[in-house]
Amino acid sequence: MEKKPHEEPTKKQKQLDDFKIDHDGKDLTTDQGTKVSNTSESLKAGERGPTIMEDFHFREKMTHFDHERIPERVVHARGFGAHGYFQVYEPLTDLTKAKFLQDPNIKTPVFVRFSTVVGSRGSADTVRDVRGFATKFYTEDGNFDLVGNNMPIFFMQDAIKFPDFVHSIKPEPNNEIPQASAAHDTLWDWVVNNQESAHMMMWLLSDRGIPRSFRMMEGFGVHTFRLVNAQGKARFVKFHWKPKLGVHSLTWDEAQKIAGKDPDFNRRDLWDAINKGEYPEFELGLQIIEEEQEFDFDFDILDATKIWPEEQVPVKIVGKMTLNKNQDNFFAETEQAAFHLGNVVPGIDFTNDPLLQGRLFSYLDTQLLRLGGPNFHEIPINRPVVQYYNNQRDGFHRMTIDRGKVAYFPNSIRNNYPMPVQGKDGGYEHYQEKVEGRKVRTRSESFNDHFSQATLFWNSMSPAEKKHIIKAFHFEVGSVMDKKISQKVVDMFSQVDTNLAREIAKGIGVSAPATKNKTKITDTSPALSQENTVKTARTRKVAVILDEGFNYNELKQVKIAFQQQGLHCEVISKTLSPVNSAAGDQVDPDKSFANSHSVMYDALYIPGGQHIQNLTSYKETKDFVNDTYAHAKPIGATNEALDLLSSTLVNNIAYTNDHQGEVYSNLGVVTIKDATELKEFNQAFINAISQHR
Ligand code: HDD
Repeated sequence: MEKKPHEEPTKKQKQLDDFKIDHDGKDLTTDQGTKVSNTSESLKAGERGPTIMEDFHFREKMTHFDHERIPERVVHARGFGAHGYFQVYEPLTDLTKAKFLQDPNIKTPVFVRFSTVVGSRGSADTVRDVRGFATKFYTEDGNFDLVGNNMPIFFMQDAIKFPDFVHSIKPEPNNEIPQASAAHDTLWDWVVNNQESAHMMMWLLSDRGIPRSFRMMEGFGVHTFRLVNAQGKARFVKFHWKPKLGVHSLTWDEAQKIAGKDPDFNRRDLWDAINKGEYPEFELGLQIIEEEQEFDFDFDILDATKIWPEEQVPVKIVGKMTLNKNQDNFFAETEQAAFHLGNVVPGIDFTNDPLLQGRLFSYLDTQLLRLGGPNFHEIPINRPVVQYYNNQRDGFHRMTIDRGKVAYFPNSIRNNYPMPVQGKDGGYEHYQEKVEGRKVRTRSESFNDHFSQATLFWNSMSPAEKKHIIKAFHFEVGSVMDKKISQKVVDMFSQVDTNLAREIAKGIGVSAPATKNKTKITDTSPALSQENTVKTARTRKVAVILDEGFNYNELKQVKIAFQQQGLHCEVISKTLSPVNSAAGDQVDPDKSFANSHSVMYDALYIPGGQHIQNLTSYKETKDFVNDTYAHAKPIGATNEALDLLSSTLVNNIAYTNDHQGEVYSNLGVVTIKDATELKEFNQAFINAISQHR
């Protein structure tokens, strides 16, 4: 990922510019443009007298303030957006007629909103939850919204269950506890009564539920869609986003601590990366199934609780999205962004996935309430980059001034304009799938296997990932008060794996599962394990702890190596006052112990020097080292800094050898003694950071 300091604004960014204003050097006015002489004293009848109704400035200022909140999203309330563009690598003419997928030279503007699902707008970023990954493509055919998540499946198969599910996972209605958490009775009661959720619960309780960064998670369109080419040939498709930085997660202990230390951890990370020119990149992948193969699988391809294992249906990488611009105003852009699955362009179509069909109703409906009427498509962030023409009129906050007296079709006065166009001229034509059947409230039998893929997921996890899942069950189900529900959880997950269920039972004080797992799934899908992802140290953040008398030469060498390989470091000291090296060089700390913590960093480096004596006497230093070590993150120490490690948990492992000037690396602790030249150390340390943990 190259650092790109400046890129041309996209067509969408230019369109937004027309709506932006700057306030520098301007006179204060009312909303009517009248200059204001005083905005700190209300108009009164006498110095100590009552405020006067006539004070139009007071009334306008206060009324606007009183009305400045809109309803938060009913789910995905907390989110953060960024602008960018998408480019296809090769023309996809064979697969689809969607124009934005034809020409590698075209940069299609995008706006992406990442989110958590359950918490309110002000909740912490690092809670255990699904992450929303919603992308609006502003194409020349109109807007296409890919409204996905960071997990490839969902909790249920039919959208009609969504309100029940959301009511169960949101804070309980009597006391609004707990915030942004699945660890409570009602959610698990819903789970045991809806066994189709088994697979998704495995994903939620895995490391995928606590991503290290929005830049380090995958995105999935979840549903099976259709791609249709110019000849009318259709194929089934699933959409994937693959992050160039790989897929990485926090540990649960880190996530909980960060929620207190920096609740904005994920949004700050995205904001900072874009500001530094380290533009997050995601490749678009497609899984394609031919219509003739629809029934060739041991799962129903319309079932949103199932993946198409990548080993069975490979992901074809077809293009790349780059996020290169932060929003200017959170409310105007992120908060007012309105996504809708029904925003498609010719060449992209739907299937009969019953979850998808229900979503097609919900999104437009919710925006009408949240954004206050039918004209939310005119809000700058939601406008397509092509002009729209139709006979829709009026409604709250209409911005467009539609001229002329005709607002109906067909009409003779304006020769039927605006006129529908046939498919070949770009008019959207729904794929003519043949459907036949009785009206029934049932689900196809082919949707009935709720456990095989949950087992496949479990089988595919590395030992560390399995351990994390078990611990997650202990926390989540351990927080359930009603033991009958907890027992049912164990019985339900015994159908995924008997040992898993036994381990869960042990941790939450209920009986081991009565029956042995009947499923015989032994397959694995290596693509499901985060251990098999891209590993790079680029853009990672390293804490450097210093005190008076540190070795400046060592710090300098390490910083240069970091810079060359795209890592960042922040210097942390006891206070924010300048710190002097032994040779008299001064460094301004970026943070003090008071406003930093090991959980905010990917690794820790301690240079040598006389400062080790001071550092060893600080509790904060030891806490920092111990936490970094406990979270299995790399620790680098050079020369005298090794002495500090002996008073910490690192002492439990071998972290030094007897060879002068040789790098020693064990379990992510990288050290060197009696060395002035740190080239090899730097490389070993950066390699350890690239391994993530
Ligand atoms: Fe949804 C928001 C993703 C199922 C109803 N959903 C929302 C957002 C994302 C998703 C990313 C936030 C959009 C934004 O950033 O503004 N939702 C999903 C995925 C699902 C899913 C990947 C399963 C595959 N959703 C789902 C169902 C329903 C909804 C089954 C209802 C039938 N979702 C909504 C909603 C929201 C929403 C109520 C709340 C705010 C909004 O739409 O704009 O309509």
